Amino acid sequence: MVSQTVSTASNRFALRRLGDGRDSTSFAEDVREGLTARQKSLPPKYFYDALGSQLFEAICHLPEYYLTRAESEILRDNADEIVASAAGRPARLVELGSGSAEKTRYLIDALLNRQPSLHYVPVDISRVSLERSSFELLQIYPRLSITAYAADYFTALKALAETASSGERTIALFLGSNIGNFDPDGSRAFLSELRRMLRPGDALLVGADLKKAGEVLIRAYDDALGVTAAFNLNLLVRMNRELEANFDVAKFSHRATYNQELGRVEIRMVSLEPQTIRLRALDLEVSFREGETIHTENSYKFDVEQLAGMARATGFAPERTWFDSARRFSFNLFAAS
Ligand code: AVJ
Repeated sequence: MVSQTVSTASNRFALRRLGDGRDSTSFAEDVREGLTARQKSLPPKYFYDALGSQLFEAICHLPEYYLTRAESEILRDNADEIVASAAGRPARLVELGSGSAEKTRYLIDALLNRQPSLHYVPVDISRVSLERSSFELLQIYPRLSITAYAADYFTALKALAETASSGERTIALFLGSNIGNFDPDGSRAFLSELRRMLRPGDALLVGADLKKAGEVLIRAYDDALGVTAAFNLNLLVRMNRELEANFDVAKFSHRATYNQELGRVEIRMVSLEPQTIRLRALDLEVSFREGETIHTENSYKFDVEQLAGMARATGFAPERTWFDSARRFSFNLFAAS
């Protein structure tokens, strides 16, 4: 289709809301399953309601949460080289878990220096984040068009596998160490599914946090201001609102530990006393012992060999890694082979 229309922001934007995008039946089912298990748990994707998404953005500004700054430094200093290494010819940019898409701007800048226009395809669980970030990007970049998907990763990847336009390369982006939320099996499943969307010659860029001293990691996930605690405990507030639950936030605390053996930070909520909670929308009562936990997140930390191994096992060739100056974070180029 030849487009001769004026390039307003609105005719360069489309939003697709897919199945799981934000429907409350899956939240209800996942909460029921998670809170009736012997070890209680909740999936981390539910952190990102309107408030949770903003709390995560606040986390990215915390002095202790070095991940965002380290990855920004890598992108600021190497964007041209990264983009040149990832695609020899015009490409579209698909981003899984785009959030505020602030760091993505370095790559968008670099791509628009090399090609006349760019199709950006952000995927995020939060529709609000997608709309906010998209309209900002469209204001800044008149040569950008956006198709946004409000969906979880697997739902979006299934839909995206059918959209690759002929001739154009795809650069897939998975920033911020979002890959750390998957356990090893989940990472493999995710990378394999992602690979199915790509064709030989396409590229995947993965930002991944590196293993380091436990104290540094724990501080990054248990900050002095209590923003990460609020981010975690906001899941209780969300259950109160969306599932008519009666959690008293003051009766839970936030806990972050580093499991060195598994190479992951583990995030939990801890019940400060014995208590029984009612979730009216689920017609469910849940009891807690004093000290009983709800496991809400794992954040795996990597070394470069491990990442390369995961890439090879899922149909990619690890091609290059960039680091920040303090070597806290890695940025990896995997070629679809
Ligand atoms: C967005 C999943 C990459 O694991 O570092 C930050 C989420 N949780 N602080 C991470 C998070 C607590 C973050 N990811």
